[in-house]
Amino acid sequence: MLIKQASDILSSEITAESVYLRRRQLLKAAGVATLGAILSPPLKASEAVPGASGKLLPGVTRSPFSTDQQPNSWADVTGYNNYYEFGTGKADPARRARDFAPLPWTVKVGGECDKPGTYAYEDLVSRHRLEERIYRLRCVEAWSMIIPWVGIPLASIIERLQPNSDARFVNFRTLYDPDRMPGQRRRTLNWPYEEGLTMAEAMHPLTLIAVGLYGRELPNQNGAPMRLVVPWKYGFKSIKAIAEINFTRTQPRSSWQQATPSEYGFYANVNPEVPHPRWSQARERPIGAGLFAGKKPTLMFNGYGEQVASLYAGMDLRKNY
Ligand SMILES: Nc1nc2c(c(=O)[nH]1)N[C@H]1C(S)=C(S)[C@@H](COP(=O)(O)O)O[C@H]1N2
Ligand SMILES: [Mo]
Repeated sequence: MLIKQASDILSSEITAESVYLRRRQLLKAAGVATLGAILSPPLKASEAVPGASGKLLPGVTRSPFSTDQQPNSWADVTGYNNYYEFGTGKADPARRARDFAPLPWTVKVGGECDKPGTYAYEDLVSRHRLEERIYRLRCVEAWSMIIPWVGIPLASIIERLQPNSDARFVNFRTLYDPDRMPGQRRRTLNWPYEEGLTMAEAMHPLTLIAVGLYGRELPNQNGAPMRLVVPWKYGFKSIKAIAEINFTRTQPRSSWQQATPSEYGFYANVNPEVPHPRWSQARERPIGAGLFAGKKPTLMFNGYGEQVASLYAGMDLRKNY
């Protein structure tokens, strides 16, 4: 794993030169190259975000892992979604998840860990400091966005659940409740939506449990109350509305893998050199860039290669798609 301290450092803590220099070393080691990340602009939440709604989250800190690229608008991030539990159209989730009540929420934890049980959302999340993480999102359908998430590293939740030495993977499941998630009445996927990571991927400092957006509570269509965000993988890995976490010895089979194993693999790392069987992954369409903006090149590991490539050293990325 990469040095874990980097994600613990707050910009507000820094003044003394020694601390400052140490921090720079940490950031460099973590692959965060620029000083710009340290002297970052104020939280997006503190600016006027047109159209934003929902409760502001208190005490959100900046993260050196954020990109300095301009985030997509609130309208883009909350109006163009994939969330099959609420329909298969991009505008369906915003409309059909409007009345979904995410709280109260519990997460059932099981498998190879010493602290299994049913945890209340507040118990899992509220003891941790919230960070803003502005990440690139690359959907396997070849469109992309830049999203200012608020969340906590998945690693800090996992540490508390104490996986044992037999835990090699983490499996996540979305809530299964067709009354509350009407898209589950149709077999568009094998419900509940399921995803998985290796233990090393799950513990990586970039891997986030998001509970907010633009400094506010996570809108329903983005996966309230808590969803995964793995920025170097195709968007479908970032499972929404997590209701179950299981530590396993064997590799989980994700929903998309179950549906079409020839098209979707377990790893799903963003890779411009490995085409989807039905389209190229070399380029992507940035949402919100305007009709005539054109496509831009897709980056290996969605631009996070410096931080994550070592997780896949020696692996054939064509076979392990
Ligand atoms: N439970 C669940 N999680 C999901 C999906 C879904 O249909 N159901 N769609 C995935 C896909 S394909 C993408 S691209 C992202 C989109 O996240 P966003 O709508 O917050 O941008 O969510 C992912 N997580
Ligand atoms: Mo996606």
